[in-house]
Amino acid sequence: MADAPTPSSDASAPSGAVPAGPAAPVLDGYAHVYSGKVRDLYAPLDDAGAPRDDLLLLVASDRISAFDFVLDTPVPDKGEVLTRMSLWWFEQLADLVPNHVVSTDVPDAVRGRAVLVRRLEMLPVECVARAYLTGGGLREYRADGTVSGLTLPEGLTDGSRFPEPLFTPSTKAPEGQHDEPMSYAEVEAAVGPSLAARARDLTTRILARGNEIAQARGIIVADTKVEFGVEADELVLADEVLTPDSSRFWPADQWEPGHPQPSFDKEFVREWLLSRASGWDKASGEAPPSLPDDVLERTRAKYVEAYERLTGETFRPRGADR
Ligand code: PZK
Repeated sequence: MADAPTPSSDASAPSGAVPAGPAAPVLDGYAHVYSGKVRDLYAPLDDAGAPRDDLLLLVASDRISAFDFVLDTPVPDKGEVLTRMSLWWFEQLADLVPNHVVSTDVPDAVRGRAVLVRRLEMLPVECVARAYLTGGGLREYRADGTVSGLTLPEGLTDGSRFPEPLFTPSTKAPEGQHDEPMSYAEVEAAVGPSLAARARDLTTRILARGNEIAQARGIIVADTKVEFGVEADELVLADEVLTPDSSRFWPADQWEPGHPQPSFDKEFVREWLLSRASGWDKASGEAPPSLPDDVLERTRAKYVEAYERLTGETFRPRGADR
């Protein structure tokens, strides 16, 4: 679920940590700081040409990942759709939690898909909430009847809804490695009991609010990962929020517990990659092939559909090159 950052120039980084696919753009007036799988982070330069320590530029690319690979075919407009979806969610959540957004006035090359944000001290925890049982939560439940250490009733299955969202935090693993579950006691030890309790409360409320809004519009948000910064001892919502890259989106009309649910956004990508048509063997360890145009176009349409359903607004690209 997470996109841990990768240093922009680290000769010692394992080659697997270097994202495949289209590279981060060079931006005049900014220093490249990090690249995650599908996003890039920059620091604006001050008048002396030094990186500022109070601001960051968060750029969402059109890159898409599947089965832990970054595909070499970008999905047109994905970065802009997800950026605008996050900005819309920040507004919907503004009465619950302050956020890091400063401005959307950004360089032309990334207009529409970049946000200038306050640079914060980040909590060293991936704050995950789950409203439905699937993925890593389902694996833990099948092994010992718990999710994040909480004992749950018997008889739950893939896709079961919880009475209320559970806080299931994890470690921030380096790029290319998977986050490990953390116990709540470990979160308390890492950030102190007060910030831990506030992070748990906010993370579960963000997902509950997200589903109140999304389910009325045909989308289930099964689970989500949020990141908090700390400013004047208060939690500030950072990063992206309630996007299909940070959350599992499911089509509500197809929800049926008992089997894996189709992904709202990546269903066509996964289906094609696993089909004979792709010629790719997931077990081979090889990078997947480029996606055909019709799969790309149908996937772009799913991101736009999610944005339009949620916000009630028609997506019109405002970005670069238009
Ligand atoms: C921060 N990331 C994840 C995002 C990447 C990596 N407001 C902030 N202050 C300090 N640090 C971060 C943020 C935010 N948001 C976010 N890593 C650090 C990330 C985008 C691209 F490569």
